[in-house]
Amino acid sequence: MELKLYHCRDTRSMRPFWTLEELGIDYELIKLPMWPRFNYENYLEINSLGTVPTLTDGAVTMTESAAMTQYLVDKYGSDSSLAIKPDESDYGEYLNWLHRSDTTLTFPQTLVLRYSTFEKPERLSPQIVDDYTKWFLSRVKCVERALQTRDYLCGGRFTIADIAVHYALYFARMLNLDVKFGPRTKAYLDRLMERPAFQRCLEKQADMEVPF
Ligand SMILES: N[C@@H](CCC(=O)N[C@@H](CS)C(=O)NCC(=O)O)C(=O)O
Repeated sequence: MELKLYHCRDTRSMRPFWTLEELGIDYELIKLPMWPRFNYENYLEINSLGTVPTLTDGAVTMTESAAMTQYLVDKYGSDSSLAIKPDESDYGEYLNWLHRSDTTLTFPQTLVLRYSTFEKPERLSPQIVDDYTKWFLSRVKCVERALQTRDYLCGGRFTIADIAVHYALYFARMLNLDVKFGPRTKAYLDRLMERPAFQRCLEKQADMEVPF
């Protein structure tokens, strides 16, 4: 099979995983243990960063989850409503959400996780956890504001921008940061997760190790 997704449970690979399920195309899901990923059959030769996800499609190798969602819909979903086209008025908004999903909304949470859980005891840092929790909670208010006037982030429909931003909200729920979300953001997260394609992802990863 040409399309291969290297996946660890509940990580950013949920973004391309869910997109593949929404598109209903054939792909191979390669399940990696979160720790240590590097031991998996020369994984570093496939992705020298050692991160997940990795998407390969023949000679193409990608390591950025939001970009993968865009690649998949542009290449395999030409008729799909999951993408917003350059001639639609929300195209700029769409790209902004896609990029914001990881750089602005997911990244600060990785510092919260690292300095609350993953570091050695002497390097754990309540200060960093507190600072980046505040950083995240202030940035994520943009989702609540957007949802004041719409059900989905752009284009008046469910798109990969929702899939990409969803992961930041889902991650926040794993870190118990969602208790501070506004009511629209909470309801949006619950609603997105009811989609059959997302539920299929949960079923397909149910036998995998919980990453943290
Ligand atoms: N910007 C990348 C980040 C990838 C990333 O950092 N993935 C995490 C899991 S969600 C990871 O592999 N962390 C372990 C590490 O950095 O070694 C993306 O959106 O895919």
